[in-house]
Amino acid sequence: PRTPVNVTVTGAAGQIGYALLFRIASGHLLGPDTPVRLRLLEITPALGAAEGTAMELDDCAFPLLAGIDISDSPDVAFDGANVALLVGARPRTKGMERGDLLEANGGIFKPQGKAINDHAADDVKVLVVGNPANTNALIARSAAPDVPAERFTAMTRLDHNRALSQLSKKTGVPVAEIRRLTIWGNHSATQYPDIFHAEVAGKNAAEAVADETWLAEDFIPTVAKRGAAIIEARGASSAASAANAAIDHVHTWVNGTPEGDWTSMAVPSDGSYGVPEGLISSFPVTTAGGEYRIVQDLAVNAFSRPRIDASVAELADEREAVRALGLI
Ligand code: NAX
Repeated sequence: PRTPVNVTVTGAAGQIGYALLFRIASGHLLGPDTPVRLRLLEITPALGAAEGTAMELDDCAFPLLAGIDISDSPDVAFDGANVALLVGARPRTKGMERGDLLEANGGIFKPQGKAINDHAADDVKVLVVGNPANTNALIARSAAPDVPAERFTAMTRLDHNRALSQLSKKTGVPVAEIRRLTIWGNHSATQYPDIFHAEVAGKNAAEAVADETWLAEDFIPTVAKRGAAIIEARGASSAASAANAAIDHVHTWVNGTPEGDWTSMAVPSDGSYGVPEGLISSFPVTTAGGEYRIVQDLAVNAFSRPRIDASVAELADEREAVRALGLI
């Protein structure tokens, strides 16, 4: 039998945690041959709820689940972590300014980054889901100087999947026949879902759609504001689809992208496409052998350029703000 992979999940008692843990334990994160040990991190008042979820996980008798540990200490929860899913975050509440939000999350992601630095396994891969995800990942990464920077990523796969679904609806082509979509920039309302390099059933997507008004006034805002639309309809924020995207993100990172396709991940910029180095920004990436590479040399047209730049400018602003707060 293979040695279990340690998967740490923060915010384990939250709604995404509830949708995520059962799929990890049933083998959807790392595959049907890889046993996992779950290490759950929660704040002290939520430990009881995390225990309850752990009881239900026990009751599933998942053959791949090698054990569950629960802690309110980052040093314990990240000990030996091979995969770290940082889901728990401080949401924006009424009257909260952006600076307050960044500061509150700095108080979470800085110590978690340090704990990853000091205790995680050498091969740790980190996915930040908790918002503001890109900048939270930047804070964690800055607190982990001994971990290679490229191991810190943030989630734009939900945006990517939303874009796939919207494009499929518009063209009538099934999602399985859509390739090379890209989400650029920040996981926020400024994100830019780009179909100019995408293919639907082998044809260029922008040419197949041939409707720039739809792109600018329907597709882009629908994808970017989908989270708000879900809250409006469901009375609660996206949970199962967010958990699904987290599974997809890590699964693709570990198992590779299909030949001729790519995915979207927010990763530390190497300066590609004019994105300032070090910003954790979403790019088109291919993955193989457990590593990702930013797709190079795509032509960025006049429609795309200002949209990418606007989202990247927002990320640069957030970086300045957390720098001013001493969080990085
Ligand atoms: P919930 O409020 O249901 O759960 C969050 C959990 O995190 C709570 O149980 C809380 O006790 C825990 N928590 C808070 N601080 C913690 C800490 N320091 N250590 C460990 N656990 C801590 O939120 P949920 O709906 O699960 O969403 C979690 C996060 O995902 C939010 O920040 C949300 O904004 C973000 N999202 C990100 C998405 C993305 O695409 N990147 C999409 C979905 C989601 O909105």
